[in-house]
Amino acid sequence: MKKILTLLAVAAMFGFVSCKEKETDPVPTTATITANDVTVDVGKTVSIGATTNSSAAISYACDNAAVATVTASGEVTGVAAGSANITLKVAEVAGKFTAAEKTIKVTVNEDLPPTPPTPTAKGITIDGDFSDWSELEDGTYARAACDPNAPWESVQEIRCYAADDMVYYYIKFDEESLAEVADWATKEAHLRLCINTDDEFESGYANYFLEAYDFIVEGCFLSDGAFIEFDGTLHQRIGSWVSLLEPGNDLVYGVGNGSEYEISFNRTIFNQVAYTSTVPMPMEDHFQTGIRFYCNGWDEWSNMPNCDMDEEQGNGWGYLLRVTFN
Ligand SMILES: [Ca+2]
Ligand SMILES: [Ca+2]
Repeated sequence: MKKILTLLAVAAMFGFVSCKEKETDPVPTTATITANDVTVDVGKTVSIGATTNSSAAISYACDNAAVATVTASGEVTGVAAGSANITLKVAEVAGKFTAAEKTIKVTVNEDLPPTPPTPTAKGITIDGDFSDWSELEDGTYARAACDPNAPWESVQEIRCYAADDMVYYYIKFDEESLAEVADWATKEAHLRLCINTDDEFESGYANYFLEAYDFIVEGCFLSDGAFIEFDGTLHQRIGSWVSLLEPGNDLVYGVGNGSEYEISFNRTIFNQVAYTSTVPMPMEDHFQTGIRFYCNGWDEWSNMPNCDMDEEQGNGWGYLLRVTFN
């Protein structure tokens, strides 16, 4: 009997040893995840580019889907400005890798629209403050004053200045004429920027100036008796007026204050459109221009440049301004 107990004890001991050998199987490698915080604009997507030493795939979860979303492959898309946390995990691989977890921060920035052309030292800002015009050096812009013998007096002066792919117009209205707006039935005024870009006066439209012009930008600048922001439709004269660009496309922008008004015209946008025309006439560094004004809706109000009614064709039409980009 004693012998049997000894055998059992030995067997139990072997059993114990055998169990102990199982517990000393190779220890799983500690899994690691490498990833950095990310920054992304609203509506844009970036890859986290996370790596792990584990054979398990990384999973991703974002704690605020209103700010950012993340795909199963770690692509982060910005939804709204703010920040959120993304948790990266790898599951345990039995006997090989431990589980691991890492949290990174995602910062979502507003994707601001491109800023409008910034005024430079020699630029003009369309803001209803006209002091920038007085800072221009003489000879860098073209100017026309109302001829005292012209049939119009409602616009006293226009200037045109071109630099940095922008054309700028300045308009000085006659204050008394402007005050008459209150008596108009419509209390609306329109203008036409008339532009010749091909350096010849055979093509285009041959009315209201002594030289023909190929393009007009036409729009309302005064409504309910007060200046409003100017926007306009671009037309090209190809037999008749053909519309090339509707308002709302940043081609022109104008603001008025008191009896003055200023307008910008974007040559880059103009040329993009001009090249799509059946008769492409892009604006080079030299062009000719004038402005036609309409009161009480579309009645004739002024024409600039103008001239003495007794000269030339006898209707007061002037030659277009010559403008060269600075
Ligand atoms: Ca200004
Ligand atoms: Ca022409």
